Amino acid sequence: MSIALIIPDRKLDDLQQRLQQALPDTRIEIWPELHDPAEVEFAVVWKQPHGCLNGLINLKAIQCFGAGVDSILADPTLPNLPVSRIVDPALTEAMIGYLDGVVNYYRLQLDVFSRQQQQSVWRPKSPRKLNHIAVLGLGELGGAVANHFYGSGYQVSGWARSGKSLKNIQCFAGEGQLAQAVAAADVVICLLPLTPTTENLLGENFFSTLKPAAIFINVARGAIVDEQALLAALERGALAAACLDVFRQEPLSSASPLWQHPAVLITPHVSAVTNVSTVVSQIADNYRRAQQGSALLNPVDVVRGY
Ligand code: NDP
Ligand code: OXD
Repeated sequence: MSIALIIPDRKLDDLQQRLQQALPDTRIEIWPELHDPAEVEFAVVWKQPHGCLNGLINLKAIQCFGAGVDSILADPTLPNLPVSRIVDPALTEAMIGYLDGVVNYYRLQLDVFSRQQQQSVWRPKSPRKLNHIAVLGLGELGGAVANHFYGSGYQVSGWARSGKSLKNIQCFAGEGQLAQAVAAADVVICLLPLTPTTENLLGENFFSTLKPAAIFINVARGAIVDEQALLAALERGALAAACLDVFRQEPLSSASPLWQHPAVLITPHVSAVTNVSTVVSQIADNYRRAQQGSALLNPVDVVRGY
């Protein structure tokens, strides 16, 4: 019996070796080089080519190699099987570290000094007064991020689909309360999953409800944001800056106006990258669970989309 690693365009030797150590009696194979597709019982996938799971007739479960499952669920031929995803304290820590760095970058006005440097301008400025942070999505990552910033001295509000009670965080729920959740925010961080409900959710209406000169950070998925509305909000000064780690199309096209925009900071989807060494044990555990027919760790609600 075997596990197929279906993660195109990524070097998989390390993951293969570590999984092999954890499961010495199981064949760990890198798709598309499969010894016998009928032997594959478990697939570890990320951005799989649509249709590629269909030939695996004895597949029992699908393990997403990341936290967000949108690219897996987008496959119209996805078999009707349990899907799980990565939930990992190391991933959460990485996300907090990235966001802490970005918020401090803006607080210290490093974006402004970077533009001044390009023009040889020497003009001291005090730090920006960033007091209130809003976090959209209060799940594994958003909840931890909200708590982190509260612990760092910020006022924090958060927004989710269902009502939450997080100590010291002002929580809002449902589309009707999105505007309230962000109304007082100096910084808005998007940590929503991409689903049919969140696609293009953050458009003109959303950007017009923000405080003037707010800062927007997207570390979730590019397609949650209407890029034209974001650019328009930057142009009219409704937003002071945007930090974007994720894009509708990745890699971001060289023709995108975002690259050259002076108020946009771009990072290439690096805010929290799956750490092979810390996730191997949960993948191996899920393989054993799938074989025994027990519930997977970190299951995904395929109908809800996250
Ligand atoms: P979770 O599934 O744990 O949390 C998702 C949160 O979003 C929940 O609080 C959920 O509400 C809320 N939510 C979902 N749909 C809606 C909606 N329609 N309206 C309001 N709130 C909604 O996800 P994670 O925290 O683990 O991850 C979030 C996303 O971050 C991932 O889906 C992925 O796309 C992205 N990500 C990006 C990375 C990067 O490197 N850039 C790395 C890792 C993740 P409720 O609690 O009520 O269900
Ligand atoms: C993830 C990601 O969802 O890397 O894990 O974006």
